[in-house]
Amino acid sequence: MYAQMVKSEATQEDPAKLAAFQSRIDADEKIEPKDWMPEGYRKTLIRQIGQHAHSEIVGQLPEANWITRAPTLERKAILLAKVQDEAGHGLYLYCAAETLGVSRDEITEMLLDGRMKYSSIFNYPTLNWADVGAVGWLVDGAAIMNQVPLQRTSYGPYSRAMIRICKEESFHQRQGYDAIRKMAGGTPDQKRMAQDALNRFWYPSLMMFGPSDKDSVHSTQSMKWKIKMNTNDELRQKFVDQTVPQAEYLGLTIPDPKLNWNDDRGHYDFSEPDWSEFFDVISGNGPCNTDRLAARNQAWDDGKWVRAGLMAHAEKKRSGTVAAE
Ligand code: FAQ
Repeated sequence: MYAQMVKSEATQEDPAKLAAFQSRIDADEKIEPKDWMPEGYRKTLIRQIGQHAHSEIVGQLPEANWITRAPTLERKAILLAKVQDEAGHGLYLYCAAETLGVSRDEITEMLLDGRMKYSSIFNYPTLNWADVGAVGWLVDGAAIMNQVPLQRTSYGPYSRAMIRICKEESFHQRQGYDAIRKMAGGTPDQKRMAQDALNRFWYPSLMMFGPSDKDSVHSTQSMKWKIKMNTNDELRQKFVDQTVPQAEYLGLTIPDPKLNWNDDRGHYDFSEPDWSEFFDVISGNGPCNTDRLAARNQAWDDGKWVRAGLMAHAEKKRSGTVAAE
């Protein structure tokens, strides 16, 4: 329906303007907030940047759950810094979305009432410390694979936000790999926990790249506009190719009996995730969807008095009843 809406809006727009816009995209020019843009381009960006921002914010929950139980002071400090970075990523992305004419409050409300999505991966639980390592290694690893090309995306504010985010994500992936390496090289029980975390997070991580290309409704148009730089399957393949040797180095086994290096293709062959599970999770029926949205709703309600106080203060400053700082 969304794709149809974008198409019908495009037919009402001035063909000359649309052609000039596409030429700018083809010439790798950045589109800036005050430039003319097709309505479908604007809406697609709000959807993707908004979903991305919400993922960063909701994505804090599975790891924050382990800050108080991190095994050492050093691991606690690292995890705390990582989770704070995710909040920062959410904020840069909400700011980028605001340049497209939607307020942060509006898109937050769309998350809270279920009109906007966030990444499927954050609807899976982190059951133990090995899961925190697996999230950093696999989830941040998949996130970077998707985000590095987005540094070249056509919309200026999004592309600039991605440059900073990618620097931080790379530290996140390394901290996760380091945590899981410690577990994999530890006692037999620790190694078993690392393997179990890999078993549970492997397929959900592959799902992060979105449905297979044949089922991806937005890819063709988004790639034409350079909102997306690669297809979902291209990035999923790159992630598998990069991650298999890392698992081998750790002495862990990817839970896929069909995983096999294919000399002709120069890539690993691998099993597709269970796509019915993916569609179930993104329709709100994953293991943690209800908890995640309840936590975000609670945070929004609890913060109401702070937002009201800040607005009242800003209003007083504007009207001159308090001194400006
Ligand atoms: N989860 O036509 P496509 C992170 C939806 S950041 C939920 O292929 P598209 C950092 C899609 O919205 C992770 N929904 O869609 C971190 C569409 O539904 P709609 C987030 C998904 O947009 C780490 C429908 O399926 N990263 O993790 C998912 O062209 C650790 C059809 O799909 C980004 O958002 C999914 N996985 O491609 C934080 C990156 N996949 O909207 C904390 C930017 C698809 O029509 C801790 N986004 N859907 O109702 C993108 O690159 C794209 O939006 C894709 C999806 C590739 C995610």
